[in-house]
Amino acid sequence: MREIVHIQLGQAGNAIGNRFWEVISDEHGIDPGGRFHGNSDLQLERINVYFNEASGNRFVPRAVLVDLDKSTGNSTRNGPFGKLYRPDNFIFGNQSAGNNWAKGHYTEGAEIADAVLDVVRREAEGCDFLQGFQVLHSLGGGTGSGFGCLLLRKLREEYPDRIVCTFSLAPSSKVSDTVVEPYNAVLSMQYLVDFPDECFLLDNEALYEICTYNLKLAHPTHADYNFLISQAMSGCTTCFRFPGQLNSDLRKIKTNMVPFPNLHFFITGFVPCISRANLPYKSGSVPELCHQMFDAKNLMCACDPTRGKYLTVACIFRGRMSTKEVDEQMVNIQAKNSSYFVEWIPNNIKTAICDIPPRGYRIAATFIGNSTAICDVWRRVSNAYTAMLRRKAFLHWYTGEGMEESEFNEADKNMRGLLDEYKTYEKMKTEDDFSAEDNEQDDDD
Ligand SMILES: Nc1nc2c(ncn2[C@@H]2O[C@H](COP(=O)(O)OP(=O)(O)OP(=O)(O)O)[C@@H](O)[C@H]2O)c(=O)[nH]1
Ligand SMILES: [Mg+2]
Repeated sequence: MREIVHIQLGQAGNAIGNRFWEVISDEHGIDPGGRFHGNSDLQLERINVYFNEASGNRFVPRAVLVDLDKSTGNSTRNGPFGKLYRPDNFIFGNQSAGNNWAKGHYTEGAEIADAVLDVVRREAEGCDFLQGFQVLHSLGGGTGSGFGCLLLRKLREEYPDRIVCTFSLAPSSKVSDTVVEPYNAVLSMQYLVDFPDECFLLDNEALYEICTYNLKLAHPTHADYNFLISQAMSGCTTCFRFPGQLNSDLRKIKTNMVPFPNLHFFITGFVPCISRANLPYKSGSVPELCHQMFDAKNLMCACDPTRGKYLTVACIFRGRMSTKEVDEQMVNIQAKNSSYFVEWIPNNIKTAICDIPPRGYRIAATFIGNSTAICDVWRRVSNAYTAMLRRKAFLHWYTGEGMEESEFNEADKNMRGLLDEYKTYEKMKTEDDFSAEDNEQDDDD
């Protein structure tokens, strides 16, 4: 079996991770006590990708739960699925990193790193054939960002040939009042470029907009955002968990979706996009799903793909539907939106269909896009970063933990480098440009 070790960090990582485990446990017929009550062999066929089988036919998430703050662990333990996790996979400190990347990375976080890696190693060694890791964290909090980056570096050092994937949550001033979050996010950026193989970027700004404008929720809460994220995560991991060919493991996603090593950041979306309360009233057809999937307002990153270019796209449909109809609709969509796809990667939309719908839906679809438009998210965070850095605001919190100011300037420079790299590929020449150049050269000869 090709197993994945899941690691959830910090408050957001643990809250979202707990939702993820509730959703996938349900999809695989596992109850909160770890017993199988499913009705199909398909639910068990690839269950070992995410679950260990313990004695007494009990299924246990291959999950490591980490926070510098112990309250997160307590609320997981006391939550509805608290007994599902292995108790000694909880590694919690005594006080949070106080939204400070430096504390998560260099001081408080560094102290728990060995304990975390011991548990990760134990889980990895228990696997038949480990495919890799998925790390779930926020980029705004001190633990999620600072400790997250430390862990990503250590995972890469210790497992150079395994795939490391992240679900990383970008901060938004619409959701959080903590002013230093852009610092934490931009300081994390270079680590996200250098160490993981693929990153699903989630963005609280987009989740806020979806909840407020699409779903008309007057006061959206973390629970509303996490409901949406857990659906997208269940969708993105469908092909790992159920039999099928396309993108059936972390390495295949990398091969199909990442044309250049640094550009491994994906935008995700889940449709039909509806609130928890409206779940029983939804409807949907294949053409509607296809249309909604490519609509910027359903994407979980605040960006407009019509202002950039798609390098690659994967669409995962779930539920019983006609393959022919899906194929026809996808051809239509691609034809209609051809100007938003780079021309020099032919067939850059891949489609998978899994018969098993998510709970509560007849049909649904998940979108994974590698688009240069993702720069909108980086630019938003980076502008806030630069404005504060220019005035050296709040820097003392970081230098007080031993960080040098030069690290901030370096992060700023690296962020600009990444944005430039995206721009280069967005503007990369088409076949026509190449042939025009060849002709010019011929003329010169
Ligand atoms: N979507 C969502 N965002 C969250 C949630 N909890 C926190 N956030 C966001 O995550 C960021 C703060 O990060 P946290 O995960 O709370 O921080 P942490 O990793 O626990 O780090 P410290 O508390 O500083 O040790 C802010 O941008 C919040 O808006 C959640 O449950 N869902
Ligand atoms: Mg916290």
